[in-house]
Amino acid sequence: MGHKMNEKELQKQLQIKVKKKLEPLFAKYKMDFGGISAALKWKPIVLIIGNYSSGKSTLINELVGQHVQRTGQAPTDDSFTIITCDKGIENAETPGSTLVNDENLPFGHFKQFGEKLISHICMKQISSPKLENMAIIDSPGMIDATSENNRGYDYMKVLGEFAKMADLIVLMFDPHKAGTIKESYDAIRTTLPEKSGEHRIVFVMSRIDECDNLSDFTRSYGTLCWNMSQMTGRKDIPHIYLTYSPTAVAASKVAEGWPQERDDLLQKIMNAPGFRINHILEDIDRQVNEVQIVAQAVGEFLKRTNRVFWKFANISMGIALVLFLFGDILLNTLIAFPDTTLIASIKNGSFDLPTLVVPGVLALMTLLIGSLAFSKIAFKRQLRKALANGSDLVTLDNDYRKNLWRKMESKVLENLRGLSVNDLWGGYGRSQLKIENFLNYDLKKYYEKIVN
Ligand SMILES: Nc1nc2c(ncn2[C@@H]2O[C@H](COP(=O)(O)OP(=O)(O)OP(=O)(O)O)[C@@H](O)[C@H]2O)c(=O)[nH]1
Ligand SMILES: [Mg+2]
Repeated sequence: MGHKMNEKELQKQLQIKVKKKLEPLFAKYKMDFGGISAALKWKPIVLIIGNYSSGKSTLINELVGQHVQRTGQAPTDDSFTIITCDKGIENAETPGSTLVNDENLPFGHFKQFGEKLISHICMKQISSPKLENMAIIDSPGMIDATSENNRGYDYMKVLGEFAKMADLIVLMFDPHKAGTIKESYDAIRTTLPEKSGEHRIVFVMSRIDECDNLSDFTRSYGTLCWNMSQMTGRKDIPHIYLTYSPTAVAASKVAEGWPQERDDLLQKIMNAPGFRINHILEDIDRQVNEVQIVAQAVGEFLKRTNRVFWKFANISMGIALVLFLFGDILLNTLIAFPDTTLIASIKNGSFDLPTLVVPGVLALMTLLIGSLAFSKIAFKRQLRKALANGSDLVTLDNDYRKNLWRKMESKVLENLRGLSVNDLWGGYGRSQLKIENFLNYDLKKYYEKIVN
């Protein structure tokens, strides 16, 4: 292939492919497709989050070279502001209610969080070449004593939703409260590890000019490191970016090395779009693996139940055949009806169609009773067994599979509960094959395309 394919082009192609191949599969297994299709719709996203007054808005203003966002010493922002640049549109502000209803934007799924959140989302389109191929999201500062009640929506869930979409998450702390804010604490421990990947998150200590002395700085830095290891569960600490605001700090106070640190951070942010396709593929990969384990469990259940079905079918067909041939003889000896039995009539050479009626009815009734017994008793029993011991349906031979199962178990049960006898012939085997093909063939091909 030789040359690297245009990323935007690749994203378009992937969008079509994924819609055609994956969307029906996700629907079949009652899985949410929203995340993937949202990611494929729009441009790369950098999400800036962190403590209140940690300098999020200041950093954004400095990055784009304009005063887009208000800044201030007390908690200032209580909204998610999506800042981007679309050619031909200048200085437009769009309210959340419009954004969540725009098919071309990836924000539709925020509707589920309610009016209160929607009124706290807006988009600002500014003219800035830096934002042509990406959007930066400024967010409400994390604070201490808050329940979803006084924000009016489930902040952690919303944060998780934005985190899921972001190609880079910049998590900002200031030296005064490096690890003590409740919402930051929860985000680090729960929301971010669940919704993003550690390589998509950068930790930043800002306002470093406000550390009065080395021990001050070390204490903050240490707290932050400790917090970080809580998230990654590792002992080695990834890079912590240090930054300061050149507009807020007198040039004479800027120490050697600071500008370089700050440039590294800005560079990291500007590089985020480069990871876009990779992230999309990672997300697709993860979610297709999730749908796969559901498909495997459902497939295994159907396979086992199918076996039980054939046992029932064979037995009922056997009985039906016996009754077809000899049932009328039995009836004849018991209740003297019918007059002529099938076999007798054949022996006599006086075979007559009406002699088929009684044997036929007996055989059909047997088959009917057999199929009722299967669907009303045997199928339900199989289902109960599977619901009680779902993990028995899949092989969990490594930690990855075990984690995947833990995450998807409730989805599997939901799917099983929705099955009926007809699903034994519902094309589930084919769906399972399609998923495997997507993972082994389509996805691989795309991974190859981006490294070439
Ligand atoms: N000394 C100093 N002050 C800073 C620095 N960066 C930001 N500030 C000031 O800190 C205050 C808070 O900055 P913001 O950018 O509003 O912080 P924020 O994180 O957006 O805060 P919220 O919107 O409330 O979450 C402002 O008064 C800034 O001028 C810095 O590096 N050094
Ligand atoms: Mg702000």
